[in-house]
Amino acid sequence: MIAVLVLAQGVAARAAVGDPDVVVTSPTRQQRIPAAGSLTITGTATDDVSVSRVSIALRRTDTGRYLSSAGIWVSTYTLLPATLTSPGAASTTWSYTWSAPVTGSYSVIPQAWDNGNRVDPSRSWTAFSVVSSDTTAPTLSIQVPASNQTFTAGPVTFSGSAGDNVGVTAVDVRVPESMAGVASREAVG
Ligand SMILES: [Ca+2]
Repeated sequence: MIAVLVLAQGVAARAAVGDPDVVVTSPTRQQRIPAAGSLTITGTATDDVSVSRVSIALRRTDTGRYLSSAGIWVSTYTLLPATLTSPGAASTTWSYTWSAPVTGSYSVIPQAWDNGNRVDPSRSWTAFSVVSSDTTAPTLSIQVPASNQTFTAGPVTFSGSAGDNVGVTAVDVRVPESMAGVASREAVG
């Protein structure tokens, strides 16, 4: 009988003696990372003799697609080469820099090879997400209408200003009929 476990972070198989082992240390599981600049994924790899190389696959949760070396998302499982701090050593840290992270949910799946070209069979993965880096609320003011201003004929043009530390994406205006003369305001940024 074969049992398969599906977890947010998991290990699908056990390594045999002599196989390399690889883990992700950053991001941590379920970490929410602000989308600002590049994102460097790091980890460690060990072997009884020598770690020769490490690659990662970066999978989008919503589409199931993988990041390619060209920076586009493809349907086939794709490995991206990581940089080893101590290539050929029995233990090394490694890193991969994702130059243009976009908001979304992802899994990073690392693989390591030893000098005998044996691969880490564990296929462990770490789930994380990239979130908007803008956590400062926008500001808003109404110029027209002034407080308690009365209009005798239409059309009426409402106006005001909005600001944000990054950028204002939308301003919505609501004028409830039951509250004539009272405009509600909302900005998103
Ligand atoms: Ca080995």
